[in-house]
Order: sequence, then C-alpha cells, then structure tokens
Amino acid sequence: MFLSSSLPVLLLCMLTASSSEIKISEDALKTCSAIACGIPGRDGRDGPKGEKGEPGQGLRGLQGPPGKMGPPGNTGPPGAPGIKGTKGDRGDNSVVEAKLANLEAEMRRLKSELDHVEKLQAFSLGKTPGKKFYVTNGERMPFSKVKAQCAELQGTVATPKNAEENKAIQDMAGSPAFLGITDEVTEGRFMYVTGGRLAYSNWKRDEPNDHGSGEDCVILLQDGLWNDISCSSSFLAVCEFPA
Ligand code: MAN
Ligand code: CA
Ligand code: CA
Repeated sequence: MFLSSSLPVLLLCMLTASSSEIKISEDALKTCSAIACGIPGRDGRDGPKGEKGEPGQGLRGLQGPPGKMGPPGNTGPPGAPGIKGTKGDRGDNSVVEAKLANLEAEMRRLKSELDHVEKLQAFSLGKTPGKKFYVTNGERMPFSKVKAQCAELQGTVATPKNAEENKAIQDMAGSPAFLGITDEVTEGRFMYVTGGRLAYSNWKRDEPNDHGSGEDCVILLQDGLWNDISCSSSFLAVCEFPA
C-alpha cells in the first residue's frame, strides 16, 4: 500500500538525481519535501507461517544402533496338517532270523539228546524191537490210581494178550500186580479196560470167584496165575507201552 502510493513520488525524486546512476542520492532526498518523499513507517506485523520447505541438502546422520528386542508376540493359531509321509521300508528281519537259527540249532541238539536217552532207556528196560514193554514205579495203589498213573505216562495198565506177555510182566513185577482187565460193566464178563472181550486168560484154579462183597479187578500173582480181587485193594502198578 505504502509502496504503490509513494512510487510516483519516489520516481520523481530519482529523475532529479544524476541520470547515470539509478539511485536515490542525498541531494535528491534533500530537494524533495518531507510530504512528497515520506519517511518509512514501522515494520508491519509478521505474515502467516509459510509452507514447510523441502528437506535440506546437508548430509544425513549415520543410522543408529538397533533398538532393544520387543516382548514375544502371542501364540499363533495351529498350522495346517502336513502332507502324508512316504511309506516306511520293511523292518529288519535279521534279529528274528538269528533267533530262528538259534532255535533250530537247539532243536537239533534236543532231538539228538532224546535219541540218546531213548536208546539208554530201551537198553535198561531190556526192550526188544517189535515187543511191548512194561514199567513200574514199585508202588502199590488201588486200581483207579494205577489207571491214572499209566494214563499220565501216556500208557495203559499192563494187559497180557498171550503167555509170552504174561511171562514178561511176571518177570519184571516180582509181586502181585494189577492187570488192565475188569468185570465192572457186567458181572462175570471180564473185559480189557481199553475195550474188547478177553482173548487170553491164565486164571488160578477156582478163580474168578467174585469173593466176599464182590471182586471186579484182576491181579497177576507171582506164579503167573490170575485172581479176581477188589479194585479198592492196593497192588503193584505196572504200565504198558506199545512196541
Ligand atoms: C482168597 C480167595 C480169592 C480171593 C481172596 C481175597 O485168596 O478166595 O479168590 O480173591 O481170598 O482176599
Ligand atoms: Ca466180579
Ligand atoms: Ca477171587
């Protein structure tokens, strides 16, 4: 405002000064009246703040050291299941095969030992190939117990089917022994306990007589003859085994 109103006066003052110099000389100022030239007033109020300038061209400082580690974050949700793995290879059979080889070797050793024991037993029993053989534990017991003992040994009660077998039992027993023969099913009809009617007998004179309260079992006396006797009486246990 000031500049626009005082500019013609100022230009006039300048034209009266030296033409070679574009400046307001002291003389020009002295020749101008105070009203025509004017005296500059006081400074006006500050204008509004300008817009932020562009960043300066100076060097940037070096990057500082990394800050301290922050606290751990919350646990995230479970991930999706992984893909199915490939099929594993077959297990190692070497341990099983080694155990099997040991078992087979042990079985061969046991078979050999059994063969040896069987030969010793046959020799000690006077066993003859193709002939039945008989064993006794030397004990006396009721007939039911003799049957049970022989069955436990997978044998049967000694049962002579001919004179030769009767003699073989007589020789090895040495004392009265039960035979595997009874008339328990039908009185007076003697049968083999293994089944079948009697095919051979060697009764003593006047036997069987079913004496007293009854006699349904049979014993081989020391002389090789037979007598019917009470099954609850105790006599030698002799078992028979096939040839
Ligand atoms: C006598 C005879 C036999 C009978 C026995 C019983 O020896 O009568 O027939 O079996 O006694 O002890
Ligand atoms: Ca009888
Ligand atoms: Ca009798």
